[in-house]
Amino acid sequence: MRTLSLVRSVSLAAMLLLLQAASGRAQGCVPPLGCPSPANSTVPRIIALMGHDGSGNTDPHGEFQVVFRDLANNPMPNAVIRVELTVFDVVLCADQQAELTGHGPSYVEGLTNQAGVFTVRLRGAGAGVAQQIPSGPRGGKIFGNGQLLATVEVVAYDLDGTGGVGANDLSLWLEDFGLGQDFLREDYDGNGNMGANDLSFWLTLFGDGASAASCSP
Ligand SMILES: [Ca+2]
Ligand SMILES: [Ca+2]
Repeated sequence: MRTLSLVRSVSLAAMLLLLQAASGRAQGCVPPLGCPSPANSTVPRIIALMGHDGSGNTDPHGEFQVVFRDLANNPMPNAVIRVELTVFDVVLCADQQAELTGHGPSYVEGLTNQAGVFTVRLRGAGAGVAQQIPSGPRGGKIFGNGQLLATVEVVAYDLDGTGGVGANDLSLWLEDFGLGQDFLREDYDGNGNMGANDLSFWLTLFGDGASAASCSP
C-alpha cells in the first residue's frame, strides 16, 4: 500500500513538473518582462476593411495600429500581431500590403516595430448575408505573440466585393438597415447600431474615392 502511495506521489509530482514546463514554454517569459498584457496593450475598437485607388494604394481610411506591451508596460518590439476573422460576412483579400509576414483568407500577421507598434491597412470586403450582430459573433480577434488581446467588430464598405465602393453597396446597406436589425459589419462608427452616422461615414469614404476599386479575393 505504501509503495502504491509513493508511486502515486511521484507520478503527481512528475505531472506537475510537466505542466509547469508546458506553462513556461507557452508564456515564454519571466513575469512581468516580456509577458503580453492585453490590459496594457492598445487595440482599435473596430477594424475597417478597405479597397484601393486606381494606383493600387490601399485606402488610408482603414489604417489602424496595435500597440503591444508587456505586464511591466514596456513596448514589445518584433512581436507577431495576428488579426483573425471569425465570421463569414467579411473576407480578407489575397493582395495585402507587402510588409505583412503572412496572410491567408482569414488572417494576417505582421511584426511590431521597435516601439511595439504594428500599423496596417487591411484589404477586404463584405461577403454574403450579414452575420455580426450585437448579441452574436464579433468579426475578428487580435493576438500578440499568441495571446488574445481583443475581440473586435470588422466592418466593410465594399459590401458586394466588386466595383469598389459604389452604388450597389449603398443599396445593400439600405436593405440591411430596413430589416431593423443592427448588423455590425455596417456599423462604421462602432457604436453598436446602424444609423445616420454610419451612412455619413459611408458617403464620406465613397466621396474620397480611395476605395474606388475592389481588392482581389
Ligand atoms: Ca462594391
Ligand atoms: Ca453605428
